Amino acid sequence: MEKVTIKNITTQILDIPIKRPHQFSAVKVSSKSFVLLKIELSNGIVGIGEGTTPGAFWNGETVETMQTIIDRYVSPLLLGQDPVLTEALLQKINRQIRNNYFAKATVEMALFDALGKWYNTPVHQLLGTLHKDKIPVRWALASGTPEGDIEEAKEYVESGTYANFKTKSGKEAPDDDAKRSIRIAEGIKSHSTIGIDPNGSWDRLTTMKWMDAFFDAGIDFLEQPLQPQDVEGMARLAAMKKVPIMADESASSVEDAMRLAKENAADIFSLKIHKAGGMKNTIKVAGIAEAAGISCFGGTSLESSIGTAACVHAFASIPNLDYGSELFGPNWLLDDPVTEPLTIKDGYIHVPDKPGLGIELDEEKAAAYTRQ
Ligand code: MUC
Ligand code: MG
Repeated sequence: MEKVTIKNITTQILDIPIKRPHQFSAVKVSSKSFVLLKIELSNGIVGIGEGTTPGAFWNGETVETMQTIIDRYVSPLLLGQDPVLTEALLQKINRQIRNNYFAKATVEMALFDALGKWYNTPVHQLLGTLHKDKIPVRWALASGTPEGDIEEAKEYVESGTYANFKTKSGKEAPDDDAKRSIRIAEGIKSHSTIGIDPNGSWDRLTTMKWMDAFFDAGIDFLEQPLQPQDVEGMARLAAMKKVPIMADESASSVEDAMRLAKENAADIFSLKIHKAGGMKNTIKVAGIAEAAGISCFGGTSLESSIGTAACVHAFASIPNLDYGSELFGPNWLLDDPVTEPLTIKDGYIHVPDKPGLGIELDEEKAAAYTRQ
């Protein structure tokens, strides 16, 4: 029998509008961009991967950098190679290309989708079997105003879509931001709870000053209050034992996770398959967390159903996903480039059970959203 090899690799950038403008710490966005990667095997099977990031503000990678890295540097390393040796191929890519974790995660996703389709097996079985078949999902309140956020939260609780939330923060001065977050928490207290995510925009002293008030307001967690490099500051906040400290940007790679665990710098790790460089690395991060008694939260880079499916396959295999997830991407986009989008029902997202990622690309939609 002829050996199966990687025959063709293509990338395209999609720009898809979102349902309402989303206010991050540094930028407000009204559309989301994705790199759509297709890896075709010589047996005709095509694996798809999706690269996306919250924005250039997050860690510097963008869809444009991902596309360049994949087209110019990754593709020549993969073409003609045996896809069964996926781990060896990923190691080779790591040796020749530093950082660029989001790009590497996109490549891993497409290879696993291809392998799963070929073996007629869902990706979660290739990753090491399931721990759960559905995951709780939180929505991120980021309308830009506290009134808008309170109203949005109440509507979602009433409709039964989401039970809990996090608020995007960091746009205002830290004191104003803290007051605003408490106002939102108080505004929905009888219905629900929130975490706060300032994307590293606050300083140590202001954050310390507000920890008692956050505790009194019933805040679930404080996510990445300090800049990613300030691991010592995160450790000081965690030592206060008020509100659980979640590391997001600080806990990107497997090595970051090890350092944070050693320095007691987080109570929770936000997992993100893109920042970690893929699903397998994400599971390694969760393993370090498990050994250190740290809980995990299934974070998002705001993926469509393609990337969200990859997140669900990885997160559903993790035993210590104690804080649920924020895999609301498919519900946040105005459109989804797949034939059957993933849905969030009664606060949960279910694990796809078809081969590969379990998601079928809608070629017409993908073409319509492709950047010219
Ligand atoms: C982040 O930093 O957590 C996740 C939800 C959201 O609104 O932003 C992202 C990125
Ligand atoms: Mg975050």
